[in-house]
Amino acid sequence: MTTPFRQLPARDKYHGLEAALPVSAVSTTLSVNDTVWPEEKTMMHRVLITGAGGGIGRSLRETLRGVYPVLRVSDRVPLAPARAGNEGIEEVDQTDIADMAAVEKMVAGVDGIIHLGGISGENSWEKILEGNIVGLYNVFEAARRAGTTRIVMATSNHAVGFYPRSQTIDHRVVPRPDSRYGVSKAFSEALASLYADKHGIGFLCTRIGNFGTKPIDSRRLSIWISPRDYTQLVRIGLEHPDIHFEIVYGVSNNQRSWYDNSNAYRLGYRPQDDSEPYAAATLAAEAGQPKDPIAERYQGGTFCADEFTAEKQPD
Ligand code: 15L
Repeated sequence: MTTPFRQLPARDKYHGLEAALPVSAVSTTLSVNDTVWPEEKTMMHRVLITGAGGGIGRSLRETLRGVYPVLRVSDRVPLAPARAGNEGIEEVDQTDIADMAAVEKMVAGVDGIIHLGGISGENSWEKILEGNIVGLYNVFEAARRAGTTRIVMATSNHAVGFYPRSQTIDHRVVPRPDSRYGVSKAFSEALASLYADKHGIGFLCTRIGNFGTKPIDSRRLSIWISPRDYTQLVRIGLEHPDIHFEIVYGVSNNQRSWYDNSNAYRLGYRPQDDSEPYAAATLAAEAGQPKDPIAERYQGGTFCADEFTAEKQPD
């Protein structure tokens, strides 16, 4: 089935969001002719990417090159050296976010942060505690002390992974983490809410599905996000003039999505990609493979099935 497309008026050159907009993507409360992205933008001079050595971080380092005057990239491991040129200044930093004194130096002079640092999958409680609880707290608290105004945070579909695939969920559902990792992501959303309400930092919490140039299996057909769509979402998080605390799904415009991502569309998100063109080949590659019934039933997939010991599958 092909999704019908309409062309948006090219009214927003700065953000480059004048992409073809699938009719199915538009929330019922929005008309495609509504201006959903105000003309004013929040100015970001220096933007920091934590976890810049990971897959998403390396990609954003490229796609955000020259978008902001200064892009500071940081990771606990060494990164490629800063590049010279006329496409903005790069600053390269090496920091372990579990070390508060180092984190304070990392965030000095930063207007906005894209926080990707920490552990990016299931792990021991000790590692999750260090990277995703203590490390996360250090980044938010140091950002508060440094006067940072915006944080775009990589939360995850695993904060809500125990919702069944038969249910469409939006940004208002209560967390149903599927792992220690998922719990740390639910914690990150709660800590963001606190720092938004109590300290006025604007947060865009992006519940990322699976980031990559193409979906890698049948589950990812429902949760995939392309590099250009994630770049767009990150820029909304940093530049939209009116963000207090928002949760959105970091997914492309996938026909097989399990999410009602109307909150992202309300903020002006217009994803350009859809996993559907990859569906036939992806499904064919999996044909005949054994499937775990728990992984297949829930959105979090194998994160739900791993270490599962309950006698009954939850509703
Ligand atoms: C995530 O949150 C992970 O960071 C990523 O590595 C994938 O496992 C992804 O979820 C997924 O669910 O595919």
